[in-house]
Amino acid sequence: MSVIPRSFYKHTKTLYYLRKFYSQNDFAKFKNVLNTAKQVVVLTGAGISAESGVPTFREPEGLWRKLEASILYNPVTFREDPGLVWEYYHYIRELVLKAQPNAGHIAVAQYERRHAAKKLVTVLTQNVDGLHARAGTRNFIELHGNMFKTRCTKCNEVLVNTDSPICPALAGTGSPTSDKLVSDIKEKDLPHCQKPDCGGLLRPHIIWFGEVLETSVVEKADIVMSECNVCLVVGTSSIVYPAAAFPTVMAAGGSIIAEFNIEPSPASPKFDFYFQGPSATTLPQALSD
Ligand code: BJW
Ligand code: ZN
Repeated sequence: MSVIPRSFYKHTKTLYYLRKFYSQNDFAKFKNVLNTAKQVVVLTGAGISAESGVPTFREPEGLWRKLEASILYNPVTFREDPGLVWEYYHYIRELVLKAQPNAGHIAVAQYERRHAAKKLVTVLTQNVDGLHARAGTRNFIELHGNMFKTRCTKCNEVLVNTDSPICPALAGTGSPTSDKLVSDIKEKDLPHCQKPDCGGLLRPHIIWFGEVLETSVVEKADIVMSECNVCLVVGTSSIVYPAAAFPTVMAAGGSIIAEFNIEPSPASPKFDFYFQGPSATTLPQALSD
């Protein structure tokens, strides 16, 4: 038999909901908290790029060829059919090359610049689209890599590559609505390492499911999380680990956590502030002086 009375749980649940709704859309209160912060972390996910036209990961209508994220972003799929995975990356690279950072990315970059003398602002992003850098953010950590970098599957060399297309065989491929789930492209026609003694198949420099984040990246993230006073959690479903655990780690270290999302996430009840709406609207409001 439990030694904790049922009434305790009832009480805890009430507090949980009070906390959730207490600071919803309270920009003035958030700004007071933010003003006192010396170190600010902005943890971003796909939602911050949604208004730049970049699809998010878990809306059925946004799925490339209706493939589940756990299948498409998986090293086993790349090993079995690298052509199919490269077709997806050709599609998304072309889309992102034409996209522009939106008001949310820009608000974060301008906040960093305006407060550079007094605050350390770090963007921890799960996104691989490079839009924070293009908006002018200087201090960022790309947790899951970058779609404009390649990694050699043989020698592991990482290189920036913004070629469009990345190889001739991919030109005109990658339609998101096609029902083809096997690629016609032969492996020899995909991008390969140019080092004369290597020639290995290149892959996007991205962390897929079941792969571990780079140690140096995790170490840098650990340092900023341990020193953070306020964290903005923007446009993430907070279901993919390890990033999903970061706000909890920061809250345990005493940080105030504010979420910006069009709808509550499973993590919302744990946070101190919740700003409902598109981040291209709410971030400029929250980060203006
Ligand atoms: C807006 C908006 C607007 C929309 N304004 N908001 C059980 C427990 C714990 C862990 C695991 C587990 N089972 C398996 C795992 C491990 C796995 C995992 O977490 N799986 C979960 C699904 C359960 N994690 C891993 O494998 C990681 N590695 C790892 O853990 O290594 C150790 C290990 C190895 C083996 C076994 C176990 C452990 C690696 C994860 C790498 C994730 N990579 C991806 C693919 C990148 C490919 C690419 O981009 O090209 O990264 S997956 C995908 O999800 C992508 C994203 O960065 C990531 C997070 O998604 P995000 O950003 O949150 O986007 P969405 O679409 O989910 O949400 C968008 C949000 O925006 C929504 O909330 C909207 O409401 C909102 N929104 N419009 C504001 N305008
Ligand atoms: Zn190589």
